[in-house]
Amino acid sequence: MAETEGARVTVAVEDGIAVVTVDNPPVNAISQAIRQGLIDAMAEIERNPSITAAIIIGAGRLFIAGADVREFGKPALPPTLPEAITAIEACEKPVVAAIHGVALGGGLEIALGCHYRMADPGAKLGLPEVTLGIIPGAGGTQRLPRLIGFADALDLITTGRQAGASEAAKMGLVDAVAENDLKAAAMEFIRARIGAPLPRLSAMDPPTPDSEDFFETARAGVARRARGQDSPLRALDALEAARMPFDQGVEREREIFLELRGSDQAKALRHAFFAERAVAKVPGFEAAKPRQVDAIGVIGGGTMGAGIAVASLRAGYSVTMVEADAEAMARGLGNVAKNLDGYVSRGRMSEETKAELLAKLTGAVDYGALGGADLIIEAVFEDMAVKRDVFAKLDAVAKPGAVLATNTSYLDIDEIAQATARPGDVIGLHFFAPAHIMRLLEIVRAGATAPDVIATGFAVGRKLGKVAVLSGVCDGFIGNRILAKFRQQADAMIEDGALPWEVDSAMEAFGMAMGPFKVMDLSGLDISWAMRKRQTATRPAEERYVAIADRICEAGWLGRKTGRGWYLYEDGKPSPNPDVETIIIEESTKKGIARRQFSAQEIQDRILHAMINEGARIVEEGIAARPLDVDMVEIMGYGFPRWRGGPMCAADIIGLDKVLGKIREYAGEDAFYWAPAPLLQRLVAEGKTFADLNRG
Ligand code: T1G
Repeated sequence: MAETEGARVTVAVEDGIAVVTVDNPPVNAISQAIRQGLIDAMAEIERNPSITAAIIIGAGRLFIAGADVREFGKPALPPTLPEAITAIEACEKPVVAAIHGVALGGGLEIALGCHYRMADPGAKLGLPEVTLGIIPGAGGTQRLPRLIGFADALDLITTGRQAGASEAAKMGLVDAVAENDLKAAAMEFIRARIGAPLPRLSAMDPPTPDSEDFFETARAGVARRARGQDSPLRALDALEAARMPFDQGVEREREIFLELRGSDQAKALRHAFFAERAVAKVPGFEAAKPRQVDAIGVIGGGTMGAGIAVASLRAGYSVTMVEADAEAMARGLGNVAKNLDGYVSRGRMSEETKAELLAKLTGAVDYGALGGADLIIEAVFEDMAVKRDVFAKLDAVAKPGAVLATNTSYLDIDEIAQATARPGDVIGLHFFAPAHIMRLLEIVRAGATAPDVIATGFAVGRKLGKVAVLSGVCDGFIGNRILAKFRQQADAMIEDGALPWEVDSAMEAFGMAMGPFKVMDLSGLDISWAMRKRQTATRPAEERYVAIADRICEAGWLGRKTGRGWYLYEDGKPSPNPDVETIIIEESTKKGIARRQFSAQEIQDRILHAMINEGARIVEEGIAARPLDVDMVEIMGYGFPRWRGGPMCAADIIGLDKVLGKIREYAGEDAFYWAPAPLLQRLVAEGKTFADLNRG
């Protein structure tokens, strides 16, 4: 029995049934020791005459979460996972996988190597490898279609989504769902199959696709969803190879797997995987303990307030929503009910659950109703005087120890905190619209914010299902500060010769869900117009100012809500607004600019380098703790393609010396905007990377 540090496979024989337990906390990742342990266990089972059958089960809270992703990028140590799975499948005695928690990636491939699969009712099964920029590499793309057919296999493999136990049973992915104790049910299940012919998936004939053009049709859909990510399409290639005999198919699968494992996209997606977990572990705050939060108060029932209330109710908190008057409160409660109806209509919530959640929601017009709240989140109009007034009132009614949070997306939280006598209890919780859907939460620490208040922000963020990232106070925090640079670059390019729809299609080809000008039309041009006006007094004289957007707003075109903005919106679909083009050319002419062509590559490069440069400033100033925090904000809140890993990770992949070279090239035309971040210059001089900073 292979026993190594922490990770181990044990075999215990109970009434002739070998119970093979995979034990590698916290998620039973398949490290070298586990692979070797499985092979040793199968040898023992074959050898030991008193053993008649076997079950494979996971120790702790789940079955197996897949290969040990931390081993990627390192030299592969034998044995391989395919060898371990072949040993399981070849076993002459029946083997059942008893699945609880999750069976993911190599974990599900192990289960597919078993002769039978049984799941706990709460179990989840999936092959998420594409989300890591790879494909299943241990037979998953060959055995799964043989078991459940091409259609379901294609869905699971190219999306990486997880199927629940009952859905898995319906698609034939598991043979049974245990009603009571999983291990006991699996023992009984396998005992009944001793002596029966063993169903080995690798021995089954290749499945037949539902139609001749099945793969061709599927490819278009997968490509559309992938938006530039390679792995889903390569997974489709591997799946198509399942039409061949098994040995040929797995060989093709392995080729594609090994090719992708070392790819930039796989590096970037692995970075995103670990960064998503690392953002919650902020250096220097590990010891801080969160305050208890059960009751949340929300001030403001508009789009943001109602979204925050819904997220809180769905996370199990009771919510008190305060509005200025009865009419506004009724509107606010209505917004919450409407959002919940959305879940019901999409089949993601029952009417009963909706009623239960609404029963935990109270509306009020009196701040006194917030006296019992543990956390109060203000989501009122984005104006300093209004916010300071709210916090002064809160200071009078909130109980000692209550956390007072503002949802401001731009304003100075230190100034807001000074409206109270308890600035240590004040924090920024910056949600993104729609707040009950968008996963990013910027937790903004003001100068006086206490460590346990920051820890409370992260604990509440985790319970809300958010990816929470800590930011310091500055204009726009992390995300909106980079967005401002992004937009400035986009504006400069359209004044120099590009057109908004060229910039948008270039950034969509880059992998962004939507180009910047379409996003502006969606959120309404008046918001950023108001901000530009607010900044007029403080804008540095050297900063280039592009007035095109102002001209469009002055014409009353404020985006989708007015039917026109950068685009026209006849029948809801955006089409280039010719009048905008006229304004753009007029503005260029006014400044004597000789307009020129911009290739999609140049547009992408300029915007990416602007984001990297500003990201480096943000890390240098300590607004973000590490480059990975910037990456997570951009991926989870601003549509930056996850398969590029975020701007800082993308910079490392390009090479910081090349990035700095490009920025210096651009600085030749606008030294103020493109002044290289000192951090970037220092890292290049020291031959270091942003990843080095992430490692601390
Ligand atoms: N390898 C290494 N570490 C892992 C890991 C993995 N597969 N999965 C999780 N961890 C670490 C994670 O970084 C964290 O560490 C801790 O475990 C708890 O995770 C051949 C090649 C299982 C649903 O993609 O989806 O198999 O931060 O915080 O929220 O075809 O983890 O504490 O230091 O996420 O309860 C495919 C990835 C691999 C599944 C649990 N498998 N994991 O979620 O905890 S590729 C996956 C998850 C593969 C084969 C290929 C989730 C989870 P730390 P956590 P959680």
